[in-house]
Amino acid sequence: MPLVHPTGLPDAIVNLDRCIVVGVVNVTPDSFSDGGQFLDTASAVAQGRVLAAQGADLLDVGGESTRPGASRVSEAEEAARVLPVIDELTQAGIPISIDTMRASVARQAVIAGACVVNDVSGGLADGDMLPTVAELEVPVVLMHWRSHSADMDKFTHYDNVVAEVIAHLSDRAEAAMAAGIDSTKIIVDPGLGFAKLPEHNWALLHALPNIAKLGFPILIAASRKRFLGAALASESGEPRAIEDRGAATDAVSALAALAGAWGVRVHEVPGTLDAVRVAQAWKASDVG
Ligand code: PMM
Repeated sequence: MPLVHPTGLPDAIVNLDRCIVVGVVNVTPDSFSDGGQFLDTASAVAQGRVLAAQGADLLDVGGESTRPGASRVSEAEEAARVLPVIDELTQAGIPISIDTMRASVARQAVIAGACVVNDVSGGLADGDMLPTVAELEVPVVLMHWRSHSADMDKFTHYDNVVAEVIAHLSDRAEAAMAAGIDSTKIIVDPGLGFAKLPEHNWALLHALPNIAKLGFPILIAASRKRFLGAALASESGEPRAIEDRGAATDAVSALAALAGAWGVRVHEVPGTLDAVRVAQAWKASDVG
């Protein structure tokens, strides 16, 4: 299947014929794998520049941790964390996605230059989000989400995780279109690690071709997540350390790209960029 980009993205992305690499810049004290490393504007901007120089096609800037158990930050705090970072990175010509569940933060971020809104709640956390994105006319990532992070680990029961996530994403896309968002601007994401046990994450990755039948580009964000640590646990059951999950992340990036993902969201760019390029060479050699 040829790669279809959402509309409204910069040419540098639209001209790519491979899965795009989205680099993560978490301007938070408590994100799952990089919390506290880039909390001040200068270090977040420096990290963004590094990821872009390494070949990230888009940077996802977030000011609120969504790690399991995290509590929310105020709107003012979230905006104060991300806006100066977005300002500087867009001035440097780097395409930015804003990772937020708040319509007001999304609006300010787009005004500051962000070209994508990434809402892990798929518009559920803030009733103003979908109409705001419609008005801003930017692409939006709608992720499968069941509750805020503080208690999401209580919501890990599924009868059929693949069918339920596909139905949920289809509903969220319908809601987005009903709010006025153009169908060509919708990206969906199965939400790996959000109210999901390891087996749910693997089932969703395995089912990527089925999720693709919804007809929307898919973003996959497996980078360093707990299910990778569990898959690589030691013989005594000790999960692989977060900082040693890079190769596993790259492997998922290659496989996801091969299975048709539009983008992969990662903390470390070089290995994943190689991985998606390998996947592209593999795919392109299909001579029927
Ligand atoms: N995961 C995190 C943050 N933002 N956005 C999307 N679209 N999908 C995700 O799975 C996702 C996200 C949490 O991961 P991090 O704290 O390691 O960045």
